[in-house]
Amino acid sequence: SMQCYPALVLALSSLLGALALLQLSLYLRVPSRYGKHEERLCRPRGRLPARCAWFLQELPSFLVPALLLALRSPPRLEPLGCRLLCCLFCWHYFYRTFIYPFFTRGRPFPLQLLFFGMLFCIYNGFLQGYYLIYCAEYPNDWCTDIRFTSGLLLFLLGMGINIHSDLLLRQLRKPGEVTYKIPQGGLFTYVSGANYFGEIVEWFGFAIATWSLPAFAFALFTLCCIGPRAYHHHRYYLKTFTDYPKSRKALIPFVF
Ligand code: NDX
Repeated sequence: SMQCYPALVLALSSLLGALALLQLSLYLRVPSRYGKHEERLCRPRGRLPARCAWFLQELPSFLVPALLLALRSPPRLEPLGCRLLCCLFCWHYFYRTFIYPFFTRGRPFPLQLLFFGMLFCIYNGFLQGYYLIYCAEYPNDWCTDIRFTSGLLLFLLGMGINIHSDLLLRQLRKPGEVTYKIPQGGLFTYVSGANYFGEIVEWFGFAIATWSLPAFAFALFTLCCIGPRAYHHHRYYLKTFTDYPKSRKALIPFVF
């Protein structure tokens, strides 16, 4: 049966960190080509409806750690921290897989990116789940540790911002519409990438709560993946709407 190989965790986390930096260097200059940054000429056959695409892409991030958690033998009951933290991860991806896609009004998603997105979700779902279920050691009172409580608070705050902001974006369109408008309300009052800001806060909160290398690597990956994307969204809005609010920042309220 499976056991903890610290060298495997170190190798997978390092690769994730390296992928993060690769993304940063790629996507600072040009945005990844989906949504409002997809080139017009893209052949329509290479795409899947947003609903199926997001469901398929994110499913492994829920399924892999959930299966690892359920199938671990002997079941790991102690300490409570490991299961709680693994459940947090699954909870986010339950939302992202089973709720978010069914309400999205997004454009069809490029198949090629879907493929890489799925690979990424398998990889990261395995790394986070494997680490928490087979490797992590927490003292029995981890749930009252300041890292756990403050991290959990950030996670919940970030998740709230992320879900609320995705809801505001969705309400900009009627069903079937694919045009872009100026997002209003919530944290969009301050930044163009409010949903991304929430997601980044969420995963840094998770990293603090788990106090683990894999989770910090994933938080860094998230920052390098959607941080640049927030910047490109911001530039797109400034270029497209002459009446775009001047005081609004790209990602971090009042700062950047
Ligand atoms: N999926 C994470 N890299 C990604 C998919 C692409 O979950 O090869 C990372 C995720 C993947 C990426 C994933 C990993 C890296 C990949 C990349 C593809 C290439 C890249 C694999 C897995 C790669 C290397 C080289 C390193 C291997 O029509 P539309 O779709 O634009 O409509 C949008 C709508 N909307 C508006 N409607 C009206 N008016 C406006 N002004 C609007 N603006 C937007 O709102 C959408 O329907 C919706 C949201 O759009 P947008 O663009 O704000 O968010 P989106 O990027 O689609 O993300 C959706 C949610 C969001 O909450 C975000 O935080 C979360 O997913 N997310 C997204 C990406 C990654 C991620 C989280 C993470 O890293 N944690």
